[in-house]
Amino acid sequence: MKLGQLLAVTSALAHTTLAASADQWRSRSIYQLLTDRFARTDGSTTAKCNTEDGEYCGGTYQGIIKQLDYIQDMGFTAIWISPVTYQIPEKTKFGYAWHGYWAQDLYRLNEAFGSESDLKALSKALHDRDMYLMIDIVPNHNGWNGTDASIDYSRFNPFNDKKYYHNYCEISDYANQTEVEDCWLGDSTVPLVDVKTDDETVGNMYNTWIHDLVSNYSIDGLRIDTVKYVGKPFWSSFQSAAGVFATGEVVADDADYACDYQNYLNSVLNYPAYYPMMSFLNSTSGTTENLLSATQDLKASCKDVSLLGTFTENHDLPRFASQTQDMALAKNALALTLLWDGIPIIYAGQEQHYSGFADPANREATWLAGYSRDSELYKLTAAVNQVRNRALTINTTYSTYDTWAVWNDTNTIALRKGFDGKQIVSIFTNKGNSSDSWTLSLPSTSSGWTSGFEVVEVLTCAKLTVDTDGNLNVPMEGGAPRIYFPTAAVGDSGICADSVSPGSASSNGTSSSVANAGLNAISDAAKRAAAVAAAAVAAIGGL
Ligand SMILES: *[C@@H]1O[C@H](CO)[C@@H](O)[C@H](O)[C@H]1NC(C)=O
Ligand SMILES: *[C@@H]1O[C@H](CO)[C@@H](O)[C@H](O)[C@H]1NC(C)=O
Ligand SMILES: *[C@@H]1O[C@H](CO)[C@@H](O)[C@H](O)[C@H]1NC(C)=O
Ligand SMILES: *[C@@H]1O[C@H](CO)[C@@H](O)[C@H](O)[C@H]1NC(C)=O
Ligand SMILES: *[C@@H]1O[C@H](CO)[C@@H](O)[C@H](O)[C@H]1NC(C)=O
Ligand SMILES: *[C@@H]1O[C@H](CO)[C@@H](O)[C@H](O)[C@H]1NC(C)=O
Ligand SMILES: *[C@@H]1O[C@H](CO)[C@@H](O)[C@H](O)[C@H]1NC(C)=O
Ligand SMILES: CC(=O)N[C@H]1CO[C@H](CO)[C@@H](O)[C@@H]1O
Repeated sequence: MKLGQLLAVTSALAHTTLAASADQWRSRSIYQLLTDRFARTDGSTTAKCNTEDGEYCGGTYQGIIKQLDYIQDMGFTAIWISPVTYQIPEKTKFGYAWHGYWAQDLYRLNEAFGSESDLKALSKALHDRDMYLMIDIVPNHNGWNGTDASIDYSRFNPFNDKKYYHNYCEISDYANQTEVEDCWLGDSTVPLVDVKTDDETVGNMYNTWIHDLVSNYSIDGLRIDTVKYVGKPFWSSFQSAAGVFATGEVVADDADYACDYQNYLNSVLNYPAYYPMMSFLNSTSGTTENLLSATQDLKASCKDVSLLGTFTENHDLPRFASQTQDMALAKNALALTLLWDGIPIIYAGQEQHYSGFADPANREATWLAGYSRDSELYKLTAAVNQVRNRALTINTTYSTYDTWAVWNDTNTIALRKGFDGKQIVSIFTNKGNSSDSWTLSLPSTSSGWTSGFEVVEVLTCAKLTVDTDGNLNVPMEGGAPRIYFPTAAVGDSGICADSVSPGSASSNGTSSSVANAGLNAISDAAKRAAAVAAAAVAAIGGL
């Protein structure tokens, strides 16, 4: 195939995007939102949403479409939405199934979020921006309101008979993988009816379903719930039937345990990095120790760290700000998520410093922050996505270059990611907002940059030149993270294009540096499409 044809194929792909491969997802950045809680069709920023009462709050697909600028202007190139399927309709002891994890009919949508055409419109609106749609799915179980003895199996579709389920049992020993896979989650009030995924007929029915769901709604990727509660062989055939990238939820700090699932699915959520990140950012007792070992362990245990879904918040975990109100630490958490190996995932509300503790308090309505682009963390997210997107535009191998710690002491760590001349060198510290100013001298052997080389710090827009001894003398202040990128590599990306820094309290949401982040995400994506032509064609062959 000639180059011209390759480009034609790639740009056709960018617009239809019927299926995105793992390789195409590697350079994405994901915004996770709960459909019921992100945006309403009426655009309200005042509609009440009490997380404690378990009611639907009114978020919809049409609402999301209206707020795509808010997401894209932060530099995100994909969204992950809630499960779309029909749920337990009645109110349970734990509230309504507004979150989507209690399915009853896989062939019917949960119409609280909109119609089939609304979901298709969301998919199209994303693809028109060269953004991807990831949906959450839950093959492990259905949901029921009442005891296991009261289940009317005919209410489920397509698994409408008891024969499609494991016999009821509670998981008593979480170390026993047989029990974990064959027994039920939930409780006697809302049992999670455990589908017999190890049965061949069930497997085939699931494969047909996911293939058609992906095709009907032009879905680009899947986030799969409760993956470790299903036997591993199921996932290989399910993944290939889906024909798109999939990342699975395997809650485990042990990288060997979690990453074994990468032999069956493209990716798992990066819990093995989440726990070390939290231990590092603990304001009372954190050290760099666990984070340092994570840079080693993950590479040793995981087939491909560049495909892991890296996060510091999600709807199952206490928000970072529920643990500390220190803004400097929150900035470190966000920047670390976006610059660590893997596909970054930021949970809606993290950019607004939301502080809900555990479920359900951590499922606040995003609209209540008014979609403000003035918040410090919104601006930081835009700036960090912007430099990451830029590094990927220059060369997609930025994503497959494994990050390594180039300097550390007890409280501060410097990471490098990216090949020579195009690397990002970032410095994270857990010293907090009251930390004194100090200078971190990073030698050439750490930064990879030599005397006279000029770099820009993308949060403050301060330029810095490597000194005659080869040191990059980094001014550390107030516990803030620092992110350096070669000035010569900035190009037309818009990084620090005006003198208003994204971290400055005086700039506001209409400043051009924030607006540019979004514009560049679009043009970067277009350039990237051409650069990865060969990979895209290979992906078509694989489907
Ligand atoms: C659902 O469960 C709640 C709480 O256990 C109960 O009060 C209600 O009657 C149930 N609804 C139906 C329709 O079974
Ligand atoms: C694990 O659980 C299964 C099912 O309850 C049981 O048959 C098996 O003996 C258990 N294995 C171990 C090692 O305890
Ligand atoms: C996909 O669309 C076809 C044709 O409308 C329909 O028969 C099928 O049930 C749909 N499947 C899913 C999973 O939405
Ligand atoms: C921080 O560390 C302290 C002491 O080890 C521990 O008690 C606390 O729970 C940690 N905080 C968080 C949020 O993990
Ligand atoms: C600084 O951190 C402390 C907690 O250590 C917090 O109470 C305070 O609000 C923070 N201030 C800022 C501006 O982040
Ligand atoms: C991307 O970087 C890799 C590693 O340095 C290099 O081999 C490759 O030629 C680069 N590709 C482009 C398009 O610059
Ligand atoms: C903030 O934005 C408004 C326009 O909405 C503009 O008039 C004002 O000058 C901006 N302020 C700063 C400090 O940039
Ligand atoms: C420069 C520096 O302090 N590096 C240290 C990072 O941490 C490891 C493990 O604790 C030390 O061996 C290094 O000396």
